[in-house]
Amino acid sequence: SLLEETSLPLYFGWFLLSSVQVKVGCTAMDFLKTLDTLEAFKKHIVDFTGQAEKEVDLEQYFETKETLHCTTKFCNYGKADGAKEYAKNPVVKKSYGSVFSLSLTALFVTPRTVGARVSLTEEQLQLWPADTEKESEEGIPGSASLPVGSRAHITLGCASGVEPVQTGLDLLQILTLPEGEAVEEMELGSLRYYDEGRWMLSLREPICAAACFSSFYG
Ligand code: ACK
Repeated sequence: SLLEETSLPLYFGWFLLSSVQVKVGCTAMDFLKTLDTLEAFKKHIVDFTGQAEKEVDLEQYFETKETLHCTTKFCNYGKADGAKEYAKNPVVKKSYGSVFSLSLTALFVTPRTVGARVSLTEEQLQLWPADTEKESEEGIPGSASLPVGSRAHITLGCASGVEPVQTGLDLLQILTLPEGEAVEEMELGSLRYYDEGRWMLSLREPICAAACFSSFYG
C-alpha cells in the first residue's frame, strides 16, 4: 500500500545531541582553520584550487547542509536494497530512540568533503548493515575487504555541488590506501597526507559524542 511505501525514512542513523553538535562543529572548524595555514597543506593547494599560487579558506570552502549524524542505513523511503529488512530488524526496533556514545577517532578532508571517522563498538555494529562496505567495491576497489563498519562517519561539510553521500566514499578510499605520509604533529593528533588532496588527522583523544538512534524523513 502507499502508506507502507512511504512509511520508511530517507535514512536511519545516530543523530548527535545538540550540545554535541556544537562541540564537534567547533572542533572541525578549528581543525580547518589550522590546516589551511600549514606549509604542508599549502604545498598541495593545487588539489583544492586547481592553481598553485592561490589560497583557500577551508572554513568557507565547505558548506554544512544537514544536522550532524552518522548514517547507519540509507533507505531512500524504502527504495534502497535491504531497506524494509533493516527497518524490521528487532535490534533496530529495540534501539530506536536510545542514546549511544559514538567515538570519533579521526577527522578527514578531501577536495570534496570533510568528515569525522566513527569507530563503532560491537553493540553499535549490530545496527550496521553487513553489506555496506561491499556496495562500494565497484567504485572503490578494496573497500569490500575493509572491516565491517569502516564507512561509519559524520559528514561535517561538502564542497559546493558535492552531495553528502561522497563523505563515506572518501573515507573508504582513504582506508584502502597505504598509510599516508605523517606530515605534522598537531594539538589534536597526527596529520597524514594521502595524495590528491586527501588529509587525515588521527585524534590523540577520541571525541565522545552522545547521539540518538533514530531516523530522518525530510
Ligand atoms: O552524510 P551522509 O552519511 O550521506 O548522510 C546523508 C544522508 O544519507 C541523507 O542524504 C546519506 N546518503 C545519501 N545517499 C546515500 C547512498 N546511496 N548510500 C549511503 N548513504 C547515502 C548521505
